Amino acid sequence: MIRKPNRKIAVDGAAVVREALGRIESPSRRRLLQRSLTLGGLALLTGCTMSDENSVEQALVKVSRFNDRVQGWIFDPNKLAPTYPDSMITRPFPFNAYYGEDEIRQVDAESYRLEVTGLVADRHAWTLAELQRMPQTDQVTRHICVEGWSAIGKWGGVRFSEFLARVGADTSARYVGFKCADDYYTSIDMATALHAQTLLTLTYDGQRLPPRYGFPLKLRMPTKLGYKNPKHIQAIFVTNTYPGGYWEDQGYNWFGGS
Ligand SMILES: Nc1nc2c(c(=O)[nH]1)N[C@H]1C(S)=C(S)[C@@H](COP(=O)(O)O)O[C@H]1N2
Ligand SMILES: [Mo]
Repeated sequence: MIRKPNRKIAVDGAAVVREALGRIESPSRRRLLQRSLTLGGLALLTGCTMSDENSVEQALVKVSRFNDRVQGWIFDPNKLAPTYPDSMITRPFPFNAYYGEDEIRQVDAESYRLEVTGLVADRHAWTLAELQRMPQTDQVTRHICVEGWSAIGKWGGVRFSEFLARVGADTSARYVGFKCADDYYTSIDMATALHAQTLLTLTYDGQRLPPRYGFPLKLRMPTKLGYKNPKHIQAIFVTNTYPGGYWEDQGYNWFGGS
């Protein structure tokens, strides 16, 4: 009889990734992941260990489910993410970070300055009052976390495209990077930075952004997954050098959206 090799070794990474890609229904999403999906990335996306056939099968089932739910919400062909009435806001809105609620960062409003560096004409650091004086807008959109939950919330603030215009950003640059007060960091493509629904938010549900949701500043993009939306932003920089991100550097898909 042929003995099965050690189950750990039996997992053929390349084959599993091919299978996972095959289960992704959206061609655009498949193309995105094709460039970057690894066995480790799949493990992170699904929360499965990928150490034996059982966990691999669980991961593949999750990929299928992920598609079913996510596609309708986020990978919308007409490009604008859906918006919702206030009555659909999820209450209470969930908290999430790479640490627990007992470690939520407290940023001091008075001494706070937003650093703006890199390929911008105006590198002055912004106070909150200055940001509040820019035109404000709000929107109710769905936040989708790869950990398997989604929730509808209302964020208000400055259209990021207007902010970038104000600081004289080189919008032909490839990336906008973010550094946060809690050591989180991420970066986005310039096209998404300029998207009409991308907001540099100062409020949540009409109130000053509470610490749990990222006081004093959160970048809110309904076209991208939760981990791409930095809270507690301390510095913004425009660059052509790939800045990566906290989860992205551990295998999450960098684009992370539609
Ligand atoms: N600074 C910072 N931003 C962050 C995170 C974090 O840990 N630190 N977590 C990300 C993830 S994975 C999610 S799902 C959302 C959670 O935002 P919420 O607490 O408003 O639900 O914040 C994102 N932005
Ligand atoms: Mo998340």
